[in-house]
Amino acid sequence: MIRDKGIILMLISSLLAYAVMQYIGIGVIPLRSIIEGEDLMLANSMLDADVVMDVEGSDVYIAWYDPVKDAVMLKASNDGGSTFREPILVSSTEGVDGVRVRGIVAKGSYVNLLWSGEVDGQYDIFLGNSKDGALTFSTINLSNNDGDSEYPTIDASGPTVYVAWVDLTYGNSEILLRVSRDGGSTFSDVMNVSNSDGESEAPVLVAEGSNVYLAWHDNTQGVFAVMFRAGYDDGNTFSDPVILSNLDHDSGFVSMDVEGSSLYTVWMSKEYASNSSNSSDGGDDDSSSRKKKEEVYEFSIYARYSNDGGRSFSEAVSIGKGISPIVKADGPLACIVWIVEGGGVQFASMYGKDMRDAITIGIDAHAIRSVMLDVEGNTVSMLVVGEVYGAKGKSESKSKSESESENHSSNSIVYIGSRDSGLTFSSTKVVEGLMVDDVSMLSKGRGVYIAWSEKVCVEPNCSHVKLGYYFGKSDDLNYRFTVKSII
Ligand SMILES: [Ca+2]
Ligand SMILES: [Ca+2]
Repeated sequence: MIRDKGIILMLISSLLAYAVMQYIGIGVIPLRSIIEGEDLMLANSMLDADVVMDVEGSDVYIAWYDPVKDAVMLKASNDGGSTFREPILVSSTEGVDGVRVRGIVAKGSYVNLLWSGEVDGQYDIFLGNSKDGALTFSTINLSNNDGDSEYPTIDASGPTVYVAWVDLTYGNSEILLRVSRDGGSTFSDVMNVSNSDGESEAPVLVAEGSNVYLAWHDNTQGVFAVMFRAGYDDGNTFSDPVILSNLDHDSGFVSMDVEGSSLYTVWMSKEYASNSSNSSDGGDDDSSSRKKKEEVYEFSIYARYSNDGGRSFSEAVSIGKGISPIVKADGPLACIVWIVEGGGVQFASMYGKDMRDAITIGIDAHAIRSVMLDVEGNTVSMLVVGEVYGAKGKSESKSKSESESENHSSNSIVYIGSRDSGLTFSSTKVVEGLMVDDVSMLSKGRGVYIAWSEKVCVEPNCSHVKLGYYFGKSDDLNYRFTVKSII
């Protein structure tokens, strides 16, 4: 089992725990509530049927963990998603528990698919590698060690593939990296990127050209700090670690993106309120007022960028309050979105060196589960998964009791798009939804692609469900999506 982790528990103990869990991926270990002999599950099973997607030219790859087949599955399209080939069994996961599909990267005919799972009482990182455009796959255990190995992240530049993850083999958690220079067939020895006495968690990596950038959080300094290293030679050597965050407070869950020599980082910091106004109360003794002060905190979003490939960074700028920030960049445009307490999302952007003010995007929802972001040219795409009022769903029967609908953990997908670099946004569009499980979104060329899994009722009272897998695409200025079932 995964050990307790200091900052993860600290951060999720308070607000929007579920959203943070979704973001950092610790989520819920899948429950196999499968009815004997049938492909059915209980409607309230907390199953996460992860869905990942990548688009390379006119090829679309969608992969997921199928708890019924007990396998990692993939579907591919060679015509931009108009038609899909028969599903491919990437790897059986028999004997592997708690499988989470974590990422997919397609470059040319190389397709690399990443998942994690528990084998013999500990977790490892697995890579499914295809050299023929996802016709055939071979599977490698990338970590293959005794400690828990989890939360992997993947990126590739040409045939160079990078995989980093958190590993507990060395007594404290470390960020480990392996690099392939042949499209994912063979990998270098493990490199310990963090190599610190403290806990090292939540790695992200982005690759471009022969450069690769790694960031994570680490509490070796006594507080959790955002750490950064850059490599400029296909991952052979790395710059010394740099602390990006302010050491006055815990910071972490960094997001990062690169465009040319411009590198953007964004993270959340836990800040205590300076409640000096309360000190006028005569009776406070020191310990109780200190305790009160420590209980009052909020999360702030910080950003730093580099114009020289991570060799130097701007000052850290506080851009708003909230959690789970994501940054994406394309051309001169960099966009940041995060979740605000109370249910909305906020958006900030940078065009060239012009930092724009954050704007709040109202969403008629009371529980945002996750937010996705992608940027392509002047198109900004956001996807919000949550309980959205007025969402199109299958719950037309009003007789359904409140408790029943809660059991179904109703979630819908809302697309919010801009075609003017984030200056104005479309009205909220509901793509689909009643019991959406996991979602992936990409913006490539003129197309916006969405893939997701959803529980589908098989009886009028919806006590049992099947998992459905869906694909939606829009290349329409009016944000209309064509949706189809892909299984
Ligand atoms: Ca392991
Ligand atoms: Ca460490």
